[in-house]
Amino acid sequence: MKKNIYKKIYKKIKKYHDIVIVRHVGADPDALASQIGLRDVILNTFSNKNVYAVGLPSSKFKYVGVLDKTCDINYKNALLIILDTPDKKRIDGADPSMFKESIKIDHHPFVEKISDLEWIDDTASSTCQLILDLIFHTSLQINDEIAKKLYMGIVADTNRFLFRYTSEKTFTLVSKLLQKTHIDFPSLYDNLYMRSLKEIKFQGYLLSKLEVTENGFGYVKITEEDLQKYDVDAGTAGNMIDRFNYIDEVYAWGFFAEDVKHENIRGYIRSRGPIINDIASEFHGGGHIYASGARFHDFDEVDSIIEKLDARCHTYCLEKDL
Ligand SMILES: [Mn+2]
Repeated sequence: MKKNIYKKIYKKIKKYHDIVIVRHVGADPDALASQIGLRDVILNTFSNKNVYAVGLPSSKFKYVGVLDKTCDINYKNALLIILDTPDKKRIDGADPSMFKESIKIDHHPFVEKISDLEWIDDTASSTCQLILDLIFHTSLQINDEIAKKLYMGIVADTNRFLFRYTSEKTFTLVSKLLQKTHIDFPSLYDNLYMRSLKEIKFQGYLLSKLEVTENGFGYVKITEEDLQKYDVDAGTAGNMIDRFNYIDEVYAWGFFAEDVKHENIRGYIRSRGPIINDIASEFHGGGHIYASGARFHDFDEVDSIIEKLDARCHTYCLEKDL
């Protein structure tokens, strides 16, 4: 069955002249790199096809590559490929029903069926890992530029091979990638990890404001005033959330930042034990079992998720005898 999926996807790609590739809203390096990497590997293999990677561009991650501004094709004859996105409402820039056919490739836990052919592996570290796996099982032709993008996506989503989704398979695929392409991978870390001084100062502020409950839930509520003071935006807090792992007293943690532009509060939640995504989805959010997010109307709503996450930490401590 599993061997088949590579073939099935490759056949569809081969069949269609016009292909559109999308990913989730709020682009991150894995979503963008898988999208741009897949586009480029298809074009590198079939130079006569029209392949577009669309969606809102991200200036923060522009080093990953350039998206297509226009998409001048008839969707009714085209194939849509949805990457790194578990549900329809999180797709950035396309409606599957407008396309002749659609494929989903994702590593998030299953939420809903949104396309004709779905390849979901929630044990995979990243969507870039799945794309790499697909490339090595088919006749898709990789080159150094594509390899760099996919490598960056894997490194970003695994937090430098630190997260538990990192597996033997991840290392095998990355090893094969390096053997095949000889890319200078350490040079890619500059783009991924360089930060401005103001960001580091904001990180220090977050650490100083971290509240930790008795049961080990850590959180910071960030107001617009805080963001202005440090000259950062709500998304900056999200970029820092993974750096708060490995704090002895904290099992799960969240940042809740006012987002004036969208008139709501952005919540980023992480865990190193308790499962959190079911709680995030109660608040119209979701994500991975240890890495989730949601948006809130106000800080009262934030207080109620904090309460629930704290209770989850309590249960976790009882179960694990901590
Ligand atoms: Mn991802």
